[in-house]
Amino acid sequence: MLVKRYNNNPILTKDDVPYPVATVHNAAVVKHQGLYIMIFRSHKPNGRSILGKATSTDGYTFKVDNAPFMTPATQGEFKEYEAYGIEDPRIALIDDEYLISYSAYSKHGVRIGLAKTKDFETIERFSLITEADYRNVVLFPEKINGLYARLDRPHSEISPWSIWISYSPDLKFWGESKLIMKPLQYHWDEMKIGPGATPIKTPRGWLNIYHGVFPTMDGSVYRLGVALHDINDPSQIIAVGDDWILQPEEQYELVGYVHNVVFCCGAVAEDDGSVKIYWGGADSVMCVGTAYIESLVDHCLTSSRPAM
Ligand code: BMA
Repeated sequence: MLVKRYNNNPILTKDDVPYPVATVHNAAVVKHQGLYIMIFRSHKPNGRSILGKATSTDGYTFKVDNAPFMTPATQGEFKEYEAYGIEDPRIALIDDEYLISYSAYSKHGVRIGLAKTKDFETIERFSLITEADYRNVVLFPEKINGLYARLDRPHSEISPWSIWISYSPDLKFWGESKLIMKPLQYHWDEMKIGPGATPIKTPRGWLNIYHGVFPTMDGSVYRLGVALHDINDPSQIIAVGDDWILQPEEQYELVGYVHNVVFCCGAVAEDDGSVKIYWGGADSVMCVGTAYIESLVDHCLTSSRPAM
């Protein structure tokens, strides 16, 4: 078993939130000044999403702030595009700034917003960095060959939703986009795939924890897998693990707001070579498990499936 579930999952539920929410899920987590900071998504009781913040000293026991961390913008250029809610944050630390990419929903579709914070107290919306329709945009935590880099997941009507890469000199203008990884037919990720956690730098490449979806007669099943990207040219995928690393198995993953879902937006690499992987269970609760980074890299390399 590559990912060991924490015994006391779920680690956060709606009952831990001091304002009215229906769910707590799909959270990014980073370590900031010795504290684990979790930025999580919640459905409000009207079905639209906001982001909350929780903190922890050990990565397992979190305390939620009294008020939401980020709610849809009420002014400026973001207002129009966040009217239906904000979802699924990812956080990358570059230099001394945390960059939060999140899905912004409106009648125009789903775009990606980029916000910045240094302290998780004040937050500045920087730019809407895609047009519609994109979700799951995950930044690499450093510039690569002088450019910011991100994994993209645009939507398409004629091709299964896949992972692309794009680059930017300034975080605002993005280009040089390229398709790098596709769902594999009749495989656990055959319906669609998307980047999950911020990529983790390892001596053998960037480790990308991604999600894959399989359609069944009983709806879709969301699972997690891993891919390894070249350190200097992450558009080159070295290997993709053939088997999933995590699938819905526990009650809190099988049953909830959306059943049969494990969905990852963040992972924290620890100094001892382990990684805490955080995932939303059934779009309802937050869970955590641990894995060894080296084992996940081995998993990519020992039984690979083609990236495309
Ligand atoms: C995806 C997104 C995720 C969600 C998943 C399972 O399309 O909406 O936020 O966790 O579906 O419902």
